[in-house]
Amino acid sequence: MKNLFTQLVPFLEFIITRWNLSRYGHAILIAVVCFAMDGSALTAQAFTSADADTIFEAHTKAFYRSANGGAYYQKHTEGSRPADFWTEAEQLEMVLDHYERSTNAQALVMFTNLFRGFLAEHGRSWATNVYNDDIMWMVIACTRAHLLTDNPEFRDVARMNFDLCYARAASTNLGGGLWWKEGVRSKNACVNGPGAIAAYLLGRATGDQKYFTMATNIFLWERATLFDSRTGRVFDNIQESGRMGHFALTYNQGTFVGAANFLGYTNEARLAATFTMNEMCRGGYLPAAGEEGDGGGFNGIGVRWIARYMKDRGEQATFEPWLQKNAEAAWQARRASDNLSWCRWPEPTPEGRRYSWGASSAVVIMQVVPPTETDKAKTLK
Ligand code: 7K2
Repeated sequence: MKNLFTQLVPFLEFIITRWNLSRYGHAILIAVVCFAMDGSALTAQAFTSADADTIFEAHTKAFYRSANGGAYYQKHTEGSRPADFWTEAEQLEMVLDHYERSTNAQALVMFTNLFRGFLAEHGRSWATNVYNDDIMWMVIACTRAHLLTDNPEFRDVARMNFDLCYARAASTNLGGGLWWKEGVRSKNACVNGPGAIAAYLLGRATGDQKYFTMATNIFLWERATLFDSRTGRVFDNIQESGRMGHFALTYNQGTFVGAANFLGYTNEARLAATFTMNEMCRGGYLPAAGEEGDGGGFNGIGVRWIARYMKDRGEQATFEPWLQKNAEAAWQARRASDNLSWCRWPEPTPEGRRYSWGASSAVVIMQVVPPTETDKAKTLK
């Protein structure tokens, strides 16, 4: 309710200044608006934690498949082909987001099955994958799982793969940071933000100080090289020649915020989050990506880390209305046939083929952003 009212305030202010209303006129207008919006209108967009469970279950039903003692997410609603390496890794993170909100032990069973399925498909060592970013995403998923469960297997696989990836990705060219991909001379935000987060989490999981040092060095390099400290924009990449890819993407903003928050660079985290909210959205809505490619889950990643920062630093007054507006839009955009929501809210989800990765942003945002209504209030209506 608070949220919808907040959205109306600019509109009311506009009318008040435009019509030059007196103080009485002002009060009457607000009274009329409040009267016109009864409880149900005010909360029409609201979502509850039961709704957050529902969208997670819808995603499970559509995409989660068991196979040879493990499980995987299929790529789309037609055919059983598994999702690609990094989109699978990030959907494992989605399961952890669900667990952190719901504390439902079933989510950890799912994670363990997905972890086994992942190793069955990609091996214990991921060295054959030429993308350093891909490896870092899965290191984050496994290390988060270790921190939640204490299962040493998750930590050991994460550490081994982080170490082999770091050994080939870290270099002093351009002053530090990580190469994006074997054989390609560019350093991208999509590996450096996740690399800093992965190193920080491994520091916590292993107690080995060297990982914290790596995390700080990677982050400081990213801040110096790919961050505009005037605006908060995170540039996508820099090539060996020094040529910059200046475009900003929500997942890069998010991992920069996540690393900055973990390492205590609160001002940088706030600036990058604010840029995402004020400069990258249209009407407050996060940018709509294509579902089929890498972009489908960008907003889920972005919001995961921004919401975490907001909660850790008590910045709800600044960011929560915006995040909840997007989470409500994601929920409202679901389709009636199977409750899946795509990544292009507030546009409604069409019928037909949907992608697990594209549908994951809505699932993630509803797990990591606080619900806008209690389950009890909803039942009473
Ligand atoms: O150019 C990079 C990155 O800097 C940029 O942000 C994104 C935009 O594209 C690539 S990285 C994305 C993936 C490409 N396909 C294989 C994946 O493993 C890889 O990470 O989308």
